[in-house]
Amino acid sequence: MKVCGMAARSRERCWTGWVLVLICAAICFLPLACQGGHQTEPSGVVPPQVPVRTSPPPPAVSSNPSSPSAPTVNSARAFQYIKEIVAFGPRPIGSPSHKKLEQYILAHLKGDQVESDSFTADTPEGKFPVRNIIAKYPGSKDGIIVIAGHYDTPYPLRNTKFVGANDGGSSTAILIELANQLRGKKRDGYSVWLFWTDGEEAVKQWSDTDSLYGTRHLAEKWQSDGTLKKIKAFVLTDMIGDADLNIERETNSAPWLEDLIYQAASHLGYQSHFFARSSDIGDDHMPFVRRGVPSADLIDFEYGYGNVFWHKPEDTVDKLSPKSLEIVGNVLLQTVWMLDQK
Ligand code: 1BN
Ligand code: ZN
Repeated sequence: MKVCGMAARSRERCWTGWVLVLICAAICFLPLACQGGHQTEPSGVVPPQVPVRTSPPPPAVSSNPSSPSAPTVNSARAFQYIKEIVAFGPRPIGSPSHKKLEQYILAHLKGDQVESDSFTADTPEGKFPVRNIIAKYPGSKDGIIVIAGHYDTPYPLRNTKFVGANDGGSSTAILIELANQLRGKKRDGYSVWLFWTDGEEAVKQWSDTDSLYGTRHLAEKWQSDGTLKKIKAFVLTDMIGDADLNIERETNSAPWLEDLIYQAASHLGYQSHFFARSSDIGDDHMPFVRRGVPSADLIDFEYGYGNVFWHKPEDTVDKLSPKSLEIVGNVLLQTVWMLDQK
């Protein structure tokens, strides 16, 4: 080559240049080649067996650079919300800290169209006030997309150190951040309603009658006032902050909606965090599933190996990651955007 056909010294410099180029290329392309796999385990730790995928993943949608894309969340801000929420301590229904959290959520929704669905729940431990909070972001299309998540913590854990950073905290925080993204923007699509559910947790022991107090009440109300048939999709978030994020394919959920969520995740390159495992989880989406509303539950129910941190004082902020909030928040916004195009 002409540039290399010079004195020995310059030839030497030229070879050194090529070696440097090759090293740079290896550094740049190796991580790309490795992308898409699961997070690596610390050395010496035997990884848990990856469950067999029960259904083939749907094809990823191709991106169209000329079409507008969905907005993205500020995950650092959402993470900060979790820190502020856990600072209230345990937040069971009827407690002063629960009341403080209600006010905290409402303060973040100032100026938005907000409604409360307040009622008294009859529970095995007596009567308790329950307050569902709904923030509405109107769209031009006829129909509603509901994104929900609970904000209460379990009553039986009221006198423990349980602060529910992931269970209760992460869902509350991501909805507040979604409100930030939806606020003040003209929605060229379905109306989006953010729904902070209350009384999700059992007051004594989980059963059909001792759980899901808020969603059972609102699903019934929305059935009688005709709202239910306008709901195009109901997407629940629960325990979505785990740093080792693995969202279940929840088997009571509508397969077409989960497929769409998987497509949204694939579009954003987050598919390795979705649907490697399948489980049946009777969560806050069930009152809507039972009434025929297309619903999906985005839950990571492997919080620590064997779910050991679930409903334990170890459910603290240090187990969570802003990246997980970014993944779930952006997938939710992308799913809304894709539903709008349907
Ligand atoms: C999720 C977080 N759930 C309660 N806190 C719902 C649930 C209840 C999931 C029982 C599995 C079993
Ligand atoms: Zn719980």
